[in-house]
Amino acid sequence: MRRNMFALVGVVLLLIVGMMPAVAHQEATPESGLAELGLPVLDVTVTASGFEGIPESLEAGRYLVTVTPAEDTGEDGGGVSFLQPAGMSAEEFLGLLSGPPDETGVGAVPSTPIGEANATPADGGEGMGGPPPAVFESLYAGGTYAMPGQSAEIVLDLPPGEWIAWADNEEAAQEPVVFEVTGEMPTDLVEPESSATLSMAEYVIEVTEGELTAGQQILKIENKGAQPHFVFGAPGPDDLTQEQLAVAIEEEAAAGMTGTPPVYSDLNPDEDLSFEGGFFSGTQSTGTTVWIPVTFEAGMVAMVCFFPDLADGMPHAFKGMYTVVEVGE
Ligand SMILES: [Cu+2]
Repeated sequence: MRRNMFALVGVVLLLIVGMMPAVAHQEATPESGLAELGLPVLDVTVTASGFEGIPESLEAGRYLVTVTPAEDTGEDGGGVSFLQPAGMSAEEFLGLLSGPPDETGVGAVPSTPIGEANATPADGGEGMGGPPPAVFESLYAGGTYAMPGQSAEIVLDLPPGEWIAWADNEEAAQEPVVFEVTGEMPTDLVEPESSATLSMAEYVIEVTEGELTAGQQILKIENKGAQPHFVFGAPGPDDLTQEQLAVAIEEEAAAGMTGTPPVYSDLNPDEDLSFEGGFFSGTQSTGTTVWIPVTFEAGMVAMVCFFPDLADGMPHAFKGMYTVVEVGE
């Protein structure tokens, strides 16, 4: 089942699951070679209701995370991402996310200890009713998603602290898992070999090193911006241009404002972006890096970030955070 790639589900966190059923495949082990690096491995099974395979406690380090959706996830597939709340416990953070939406937006939080702990510049999120400040202050380590019947891999860092494994989407059915990471980050971290680096910032996604080529490769993805970002990639027609994508996103934004379904004048993301052969790399905070295996065909790939903006909760795509990248032969 194909869902609207650009569909907005309110202004809160992400809408990944809406796009996921059609998202394409990331090759499973062992072809990527990541398993040969000798990194500690975290095998996560995503079920319809939660996550299996995450121990209560882990050593700090760089992990190879594998994600496998259980059969009961059906055509949704499944993903897992990791975040460490700042200035509050994981339980408080989850309470904040699952709390009823308040009419006054972000500003309603400060009457609680949680709100006080987070009465920071992120309070600029009020007004348009952006997500709670805690959403922006958390440390996001990244994550990934696998289609039904497939597995996906990602290499990411889990420094010490209390972490939450979740679907990177507060509307997902999976119950988040809280776990502890102990010790210190090793100083001799192995860096996986990558063929290209994607850099994210406000509001850009660009290839800053290497290039994308047909076949399997490892992408290094880093957040050099201030806000959290993620990247969702989907192949399009061979003649896809950045301008076509821009028009479609503008049309989507305009439709979102009026609450009517978008009418696309040219590129229709639902029909023209194949979603097969794409990838999803979950939310990352500034300064974080992940490595993710992807398999492309030669052609054009659209890349978009929909993380809600700190200032107004609007998806970053609406502020220009998208690109079209050519994948060479
Ligand atoms: Cu972004």
